[in-house]
Amino acid sequence: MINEETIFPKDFLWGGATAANQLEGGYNEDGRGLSIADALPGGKKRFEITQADDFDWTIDASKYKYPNHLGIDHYHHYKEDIALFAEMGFKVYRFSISWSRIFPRGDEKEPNEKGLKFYDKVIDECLKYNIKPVITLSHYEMPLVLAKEYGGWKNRQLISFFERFVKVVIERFGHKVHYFLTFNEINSASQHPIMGQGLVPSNGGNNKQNVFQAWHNQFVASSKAVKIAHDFDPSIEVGCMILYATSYAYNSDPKNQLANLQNNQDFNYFCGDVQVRGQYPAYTDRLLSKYGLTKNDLDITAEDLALLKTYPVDFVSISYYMSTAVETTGITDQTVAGNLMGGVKNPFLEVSDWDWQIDPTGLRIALDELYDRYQKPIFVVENGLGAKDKVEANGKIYDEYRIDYLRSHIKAIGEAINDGAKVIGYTPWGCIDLVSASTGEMSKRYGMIYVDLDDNGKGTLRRSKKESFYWYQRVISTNGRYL
Ligand code: BGP
Repeated sequence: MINEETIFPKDFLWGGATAANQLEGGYNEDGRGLSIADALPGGKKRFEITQADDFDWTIDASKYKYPNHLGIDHYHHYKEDIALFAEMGFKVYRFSISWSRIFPRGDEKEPNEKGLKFYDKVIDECLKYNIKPVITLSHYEMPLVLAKEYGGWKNRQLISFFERFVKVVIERFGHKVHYFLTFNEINSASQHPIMGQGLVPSNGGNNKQNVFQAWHNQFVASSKAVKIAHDFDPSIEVGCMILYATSYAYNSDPKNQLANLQNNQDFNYFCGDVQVRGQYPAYTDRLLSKYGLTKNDLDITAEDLALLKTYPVDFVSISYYMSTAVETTGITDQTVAGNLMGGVKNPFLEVSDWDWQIDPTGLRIALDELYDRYQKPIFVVENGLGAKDKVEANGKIYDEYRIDYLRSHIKAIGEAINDGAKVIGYTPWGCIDLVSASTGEMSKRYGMIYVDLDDNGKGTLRRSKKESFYWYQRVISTNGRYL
């Protein structure tokens, strides 16, 4: 149907999003070092391991499967994949650079030229089709050595290693790339500090003090990235990336309303408040005190605070998949799963096959609130429905459920734009099927492009277009009027 009411700006950035560790494969090719993501097994063990004391640094393939090692073999299929993105009409393509491809250990002085060459090729391939690259500098991985030998982001030394990495990336690609994101879903460390912060229980712990220290170091590193980018070219824009789960009070009980306010501050806003406003928010002491901590427990220097103030991010990017509800008075015990964090079941919402609550209105609320709060452009860099797809006898994949999900969320973005929020783009997650971050498996698919590969790593790797491919192509060509 044609939606005449939704008017997206002419230069709206339609596209799709992926991450190196979930699609590239080629995990040990051309001098790439291992990353923390390579050490995470597939299947149920994946998230248990983040809590347990048995993290396997040796990467023992006889013990676990490591689906990231193959990904969807984008390392050897990038031309074909980008050609398909171009056919859909992408204006932008969000992908991440694997830090350990550029600095295999993370602490070297000189980068790995072969790793840089791979991204030269990916970027040039995008530009060939007029697709603007949007680069995530760190998407749920860091060189494994930095987690194992340095203890992850709780160690201040990582700031200078990251700085060196960012400098190399900006100097190499800054004349071709306009948008960079610093740390993917930086706030997700409150639930799973292993992927983004490299904090492992068997290596000094993932306790809250370490998580807050790691965040602080990442905030400083984010400001340094902004400085490096702006020194190179003041027009480059650097954004933060927040996992945003719109949060509702379960009912009008003031206790639940207050708990919801605090949940919003602690989960949805804390990291963004520092990265966008350039200072720790007023509620920081209350948040720290939940874990018996004060600012004195953290290593925060006056120089750090000055840097945060001087180099906030230029725009805000979010992932949005679902909303959550907060209930503290014990009137319901029904819960749902979620994008790294679940919550109380909201009786007004349907859930996905993975029990994530589907809530397009929550996206409109998120965008309205974020724009009110920060007054900076907002980029929705992840959104989508993880589902099991069926390939019919005729080879086609009729994924109307995905189209329904995307349609309702795009509509919500249009409504938020009409509300006055400045939303600059939309890159649905896993525009091509890839390895799931939470399950480490292939069968949870988000793509508009199907990849023939199963959870056991078997398949031809053949790419085929789903029904949603043709639908999204039309959405883009009509600038969101056809939904
Ligand atoms: C986000 C991550 C992505 C991605 C997505 C979907 O949290 O940034 O890396 O995978 O969620 O999650 P999943 O793959 O677990 O379904």
